Amino acid sequence: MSRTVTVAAAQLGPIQKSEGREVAVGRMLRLLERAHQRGAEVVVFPELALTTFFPRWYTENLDDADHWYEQSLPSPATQPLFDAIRRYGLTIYLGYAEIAHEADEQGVVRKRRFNTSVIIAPNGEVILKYRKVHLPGHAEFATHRKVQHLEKRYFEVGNLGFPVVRAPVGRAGLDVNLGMLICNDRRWPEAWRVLGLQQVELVLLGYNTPAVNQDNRGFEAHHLRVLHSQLAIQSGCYQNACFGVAVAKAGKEDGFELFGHSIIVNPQGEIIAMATTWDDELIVADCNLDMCELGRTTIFNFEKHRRPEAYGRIVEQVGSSAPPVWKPSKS
Ligand code: ING
Repeated sequence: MSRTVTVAAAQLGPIQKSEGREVAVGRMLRLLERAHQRGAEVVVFPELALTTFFPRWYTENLDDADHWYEQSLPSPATQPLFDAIRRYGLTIYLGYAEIAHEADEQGVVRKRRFNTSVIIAPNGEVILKYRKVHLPGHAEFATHRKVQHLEKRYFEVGNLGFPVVRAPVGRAGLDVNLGMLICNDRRWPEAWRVLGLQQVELVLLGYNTPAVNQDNRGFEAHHLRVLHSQLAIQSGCYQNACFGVAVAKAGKEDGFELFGHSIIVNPQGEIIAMATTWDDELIVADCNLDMCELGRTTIFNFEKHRRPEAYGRIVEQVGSSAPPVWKPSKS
């Protein structure tokens, strides 16, 4: 009996700054219903799925941004999602902005802000929580930019590592090794490898990615935005012998474009389903987890082939360092 799980990428179109959570939740409920009708057992929503991508807007006092965050999950606004997954027996990935009152590394309990995702079981229990480690952009208003990308202002670096857990999903209760990434994380092979070293089988990730480069310090052809995103996800899946479900929040939010192209990728790095709009769109694929075995037992048999003693720089260095200069020893 193959270990096949049916997964859905529930891509969301734009959420305008003026639109409250109930607008997003209403659209998410329709996607959950369609996912159920199409036999999905796991449904993946985007990063920051409940609100507009607010890190594009500068706020001087962070407390004035609290309304973008969830202080509890569920809340009255998100409870309908929990009711729906219980009704349909669905396991979901939800990306959201989290405010938590908890101790920091110095033991001081304070108000902390994270870019978070959770995997939620049909009964509403949180199976796994992850907080985004790779925060792109900047913390202060950047005058050179066409659009701000203030994730380093609105969020702390995630403090939960890259966890993987084996949990039952779907009506048959198939046990699956689940892991998560959020958006920019997908561009860092180290993140995928930490998941791969825990035998992850299904990496769930949401993203909000501008369709054009906003840094304004050099031209980047627009088609490269999608190429780089898919390259990163396909490589991550291939090199760690796992499936990936990567889900966009897409479309024009207050005039600023995010690209769609949500994809589901198999352990051979092949795209097996792709969204073709920049709006609410559901793509579904059967993922036979037995496909992870080939890579894991041959080319990416980590135990047999990895040489950590040669990888020191990867954890010892943060930035890159200039190489030694070679000079000919004879004229
Ligand atoms: N967004 C973008 C991402 O990594 C980005 C930021 C875009 C960084 C393109 C580099 C290049 O997909 C988020 N939210 O991380």
